[in-house]
Amino acid sequence: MNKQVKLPQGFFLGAAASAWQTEGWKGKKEGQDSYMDAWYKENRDVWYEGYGPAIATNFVERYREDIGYMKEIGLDYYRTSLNWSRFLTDYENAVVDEEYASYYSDMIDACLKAGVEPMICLEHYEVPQVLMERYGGWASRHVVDLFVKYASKAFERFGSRVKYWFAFNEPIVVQTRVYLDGLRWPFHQDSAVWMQWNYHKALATAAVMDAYKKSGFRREDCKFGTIINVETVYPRTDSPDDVNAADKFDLFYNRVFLDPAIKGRYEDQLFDLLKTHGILMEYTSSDLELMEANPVDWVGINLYHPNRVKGRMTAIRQGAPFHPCYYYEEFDLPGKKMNPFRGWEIYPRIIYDFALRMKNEYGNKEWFVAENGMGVQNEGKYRDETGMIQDDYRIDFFKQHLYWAVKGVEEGCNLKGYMNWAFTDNVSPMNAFKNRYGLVEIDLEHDRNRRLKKSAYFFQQTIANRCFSYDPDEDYK
Ligand code: BGP
Repeated sequence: MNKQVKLPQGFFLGAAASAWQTEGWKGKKEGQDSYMDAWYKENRDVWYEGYGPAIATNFVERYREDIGYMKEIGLDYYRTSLNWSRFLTDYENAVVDEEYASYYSDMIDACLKAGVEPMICLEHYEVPQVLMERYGGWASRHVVDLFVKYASKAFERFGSRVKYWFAFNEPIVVQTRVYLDGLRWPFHQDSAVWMQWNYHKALATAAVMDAYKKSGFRREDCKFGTIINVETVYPRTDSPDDVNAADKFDLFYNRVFLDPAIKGRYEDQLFDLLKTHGILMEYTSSDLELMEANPVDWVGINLYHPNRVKGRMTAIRQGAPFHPCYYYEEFDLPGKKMNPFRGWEIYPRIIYDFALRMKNEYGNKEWFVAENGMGVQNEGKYRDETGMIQDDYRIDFFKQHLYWAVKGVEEGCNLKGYMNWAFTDNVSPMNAFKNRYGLVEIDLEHDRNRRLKKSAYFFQQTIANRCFSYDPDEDYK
């Protein structure tokens, strides 16, 4: 039976995106490539149908139109990033690119005028390529200092208008795909570099928090955080072997960022294992003190799908570089529900399970779902006679996940809101426009024209009515 699911008091709904996935290169100057831009330039073959960040959704030129749709839907928040590689022309001295800064400033004003609160992330994979070439990117301690300079400049320019800042989006992703798993350009595997990047990004989060505190812009109603892609993990069974596999998976992929950001420290077990496997990062005790003194105010958590693991059944080849899968193997649950396009399992309870975890293990720290969504290929086939994409599958996806979010709040979890990935369809790393995530369609065949999908109206009504109707048993008929 359908029931009315009420959004808890103050619970917000928003949508997310990032600079490199939307902006396009209009106005970009020589030397302003980000790592993502360089990867696209150097290894275009792997980008689906050749699309990439070059035009993306052309947000730089069309942001007013897009913000108009945000207003129409009634979004509480829009989250995007400031493009580090474009905001500056000189990364050593944090010299601002006035042209880009002026666009960005207008974009912020337009959001505020539309009643949409901007949330700004300081890095969503947009590390400047020059810093990759010169210093190996986040492998270098110097880049942490440059990031602090950049962030301070961002606060100076926009801190009086932007209340919600985040150090990173998914700080583990680039180095995991590149240096740990060897899946992406420039195809250089090094597990120690992976851990050094992890550490420097955790340190940079604390260092920027410290700079924000000193900036004078952290007023009562402002918050600083970071956005972590938690890979919610379930052991195959309750056997100690499987449980240990899940614990190690969690340590290497989740606690490695959750702990320093929220608790201000790593757990001893991590140091021990890093030493055992010869990939302990270079660190100093004063860095660790800085982390301890600067936990974030809150965290955004990107939650898409569960991970299932079991204890290792097969041996790792002697001499293979260390990989966390030393401790686990993936487990393929028979009968699991899938999003076949993205290849991700759909298990909406991940939100509730993570909410309880925050309550029990992380002092009920304030958090929100910073990304959740469903990427679907060939959505054009769901277009009705008016031209609107009837994405009922996405509406079901939202309802299922929101239901578990609300249940978490009702049980005392400090979960503040839910954001969809993404506001419009946009460019994914490599998959480009293959899987569409947006509330708003980008029509590539017609000049990237925008059109609201049916799910945008679901969002609109849910925001206006502060409730939606849902039958939790619907999935179990
Ligand atoms: C998250 C990223 C987003 C976005 C999203 C969708 O991990 O923060 O930038 O890309 O995933 O996933 P994908 O692009 O891999 O389909």
